[in-house]
Amino acid sequence: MEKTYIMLKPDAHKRELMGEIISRIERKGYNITNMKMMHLTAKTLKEHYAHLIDKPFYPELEEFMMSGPVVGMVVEGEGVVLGMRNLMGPTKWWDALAGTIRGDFSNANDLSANLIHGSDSVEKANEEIARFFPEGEVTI
Ligand code: DAT
Ligand code: MG
Repeated sequence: MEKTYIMLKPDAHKRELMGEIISRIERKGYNITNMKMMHLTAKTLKEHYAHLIDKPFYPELEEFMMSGPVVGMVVEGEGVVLGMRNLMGPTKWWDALAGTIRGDFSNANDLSANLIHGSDSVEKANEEIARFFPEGEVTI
């Protein structure tokens, strides 16, 4: 079954929207198979956002992603990589239609504050899952 890496960003925590967003993922019928709250380091963010390191907005993006906790998830389902991108809506809130997570809940001046990350390909999903869940399934 296809898997993707989803991450609720610090604005989702601050605005108390984590439950709403998780609920949308569940109601779509996707299966959340792993979840944890984390505080990200600059080192991890430089790996995760390697494609953006040279952009002028990267320092703000990194600062924002370290401004509070994130919640990482592995989400599983048929066509879930594209399906989650569709549920999220596009990067910039003014492009995101009502009915999407970003379209319904984000309009911040700071473009980094768009609530949610989702892998953009199956290959990236596998890479991101390995980065954020190296421990796999946890039994204690
Ligand atoms: P996405 O999160 O939709 O996959 P991305 O991978 O291109 O988008 O960028 C990662 C994050 O960086 C994005 O969620 C918000 C921020 N960002 C992207 N483009 C930006 C821009 N032009 N100005 C400021 N922040 C930006
Ligand atoms: Mg991206």
